[in-house]
Amino acid sequence: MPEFGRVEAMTSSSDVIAMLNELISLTTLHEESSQSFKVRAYDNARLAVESYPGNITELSEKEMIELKGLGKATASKIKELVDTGTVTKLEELRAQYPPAFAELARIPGVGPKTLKAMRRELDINNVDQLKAALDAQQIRTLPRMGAKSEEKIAKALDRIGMHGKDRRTPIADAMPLAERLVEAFLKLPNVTNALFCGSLRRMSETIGDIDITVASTDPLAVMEAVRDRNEVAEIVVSGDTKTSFLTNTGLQVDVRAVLPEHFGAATLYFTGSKQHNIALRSRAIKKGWLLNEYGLLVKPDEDAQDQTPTEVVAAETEESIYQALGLAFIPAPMRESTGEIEAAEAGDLSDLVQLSDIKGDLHYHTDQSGDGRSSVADMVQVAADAGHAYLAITDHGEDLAINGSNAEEMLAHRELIYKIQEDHPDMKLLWGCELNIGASGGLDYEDDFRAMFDYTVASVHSHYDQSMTKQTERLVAAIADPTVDSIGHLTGRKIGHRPGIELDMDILIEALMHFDVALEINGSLNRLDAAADVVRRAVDRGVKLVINTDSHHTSELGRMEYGVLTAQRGWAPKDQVINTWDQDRFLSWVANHRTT
Ligand code: DGT
Ligand code: CA
Ligand code: CA
Ligand code: ZN
Repeated sequence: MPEFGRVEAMTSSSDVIAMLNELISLTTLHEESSQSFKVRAYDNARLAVESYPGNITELSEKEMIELKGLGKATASKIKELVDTGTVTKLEELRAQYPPAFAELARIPGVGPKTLKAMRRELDINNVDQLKAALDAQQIRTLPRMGAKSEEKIAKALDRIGMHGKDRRTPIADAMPLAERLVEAFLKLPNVTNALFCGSLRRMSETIGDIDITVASTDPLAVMEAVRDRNEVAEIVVSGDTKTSFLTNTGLQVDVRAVLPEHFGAATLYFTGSKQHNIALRSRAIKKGWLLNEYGLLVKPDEDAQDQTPTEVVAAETEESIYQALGLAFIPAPMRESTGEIEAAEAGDLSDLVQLSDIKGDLHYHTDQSGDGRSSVADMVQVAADAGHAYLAITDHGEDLAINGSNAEEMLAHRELIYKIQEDHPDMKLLWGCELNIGASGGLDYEDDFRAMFDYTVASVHSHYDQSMTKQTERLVAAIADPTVDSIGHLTGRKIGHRPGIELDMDILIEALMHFDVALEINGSLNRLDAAADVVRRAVDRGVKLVINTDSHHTSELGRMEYGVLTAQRGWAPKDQVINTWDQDRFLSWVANHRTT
């Protein structure tokens, strides 16, 4: 059905956002500045597309230009993308800066100028060549570079894991693509289900490749639809049930088509982890069964002539397979072979936190923050629409350059929040603040003023380069401050871009316990901070947790799901997460935990 292929290739807002993101990074490289007029124009256009509630591609060019921030030049590129599936300007930039070269811009401390000098003077076009030049001490021969910068780049390369075949993609870059593909596959005729599996479903911070499993009575049609996708830069495997392709950024996607009756067995298999699968398989064998990507099957008698298993114990759903194996369902983020099978056998996974348990968001910005993009009224409305029982509005404190608000502005902000409260009798609004933890643990405002906020989250936004001892002392000082209710994005890391501050987690966790301060799990895919392994240690010790979106725009509330999945990866039980508590219990904790 070629006709259908065309319909499925239809462009959506997320395709446009992906195109603009690529234009932003390549133009930054080209113009050697992220502040150039063009980059800012693309940036504003992206905000406009993100803010537009419908499918932007259904607008005419004229209608697009009427949107705030979207200019004529960008509108015509969007139109070009819709009509032709590609954008000439982008193709030109890609030719000039191929993906293997462009991705070097992700290395902290390597700006566009340096990058271009590396290519011009040393013929460095990819990570391997950069590594070789570092080993040969050639980088120090470039202008403004020295032995110190070589060391910094080498360290950064190690930390963000960008070498050769081991190169991994940050989850924030893989997730939108995977979600978009699954959504498109679900719309195909004869498709009954589709799911991304592998490390992405397990919420690994970095992804080797994306694995998608599609259930269909017509696998060949699925394969054809995959080959037709815009995202395909190169097909690497083309089979009857599996197609693998590379995107423009070099990310591999494996799509497998299976029959609907095998879907559960297939997603279980391809979700992994490998170690989890091995443990499940040996459990199956002990029961006289086999487990593979087609199902949980009865092993034929040893003396039977045909050794092909025919009798199916379970296959269609993961739940049925776990159940047959005598296990509670194990959520994907826990499938890392770190005790989850024993726990599921004991049947004690039911108290694990779920998205539906969440009753509020406690790290939330409005346009009172310099980087906030939606009004207080709009931000409150979407939280109310999400059904929240409480909401802490935590705009940036005054110490954050440009984005913060001084005491006077915060008081006016409080007036507005309390006014808007009148329109939302079912949701308690808290006038909060995201405090900045200074280099030695100091916080914004005078102590008396800071104490006035209804709720606070204190976070690190600067000074990433101190020793572990200093950073730990710094955090403990903030935790000990009686005005602090929670610690936001613990290490300040940006996955794949910036390592977080180094902390002695044992000391930190004890401090959180002692002062009864909640530890945030930040749902932004760039952060997922505190990380799942830290969460698990905090859970074991009994530290209170809070899962937040850190939204700066009305479109960002979906991050709560990623936060919850990260909490599951850290084995967080519902009752330990303060924003699963009902309104009374939560408000009473906020009012009393630092005074009693
Ligand atoms: P990645 O892509 O490196 O981030 O990690 P995964 O876990 O997504 O690994 P991948 O893409 O190689 O394979 C996807 C899943 O398929 C994996 O988690 C488990 C399953 N799988 C793949 N190869 C094998 C294998 O040789 N044995 C077993 N038991 N499972 C496998
Ligand atoms: Ca994978
Ligand atoms: Ca794979
Ligand atoms: Zn924030």
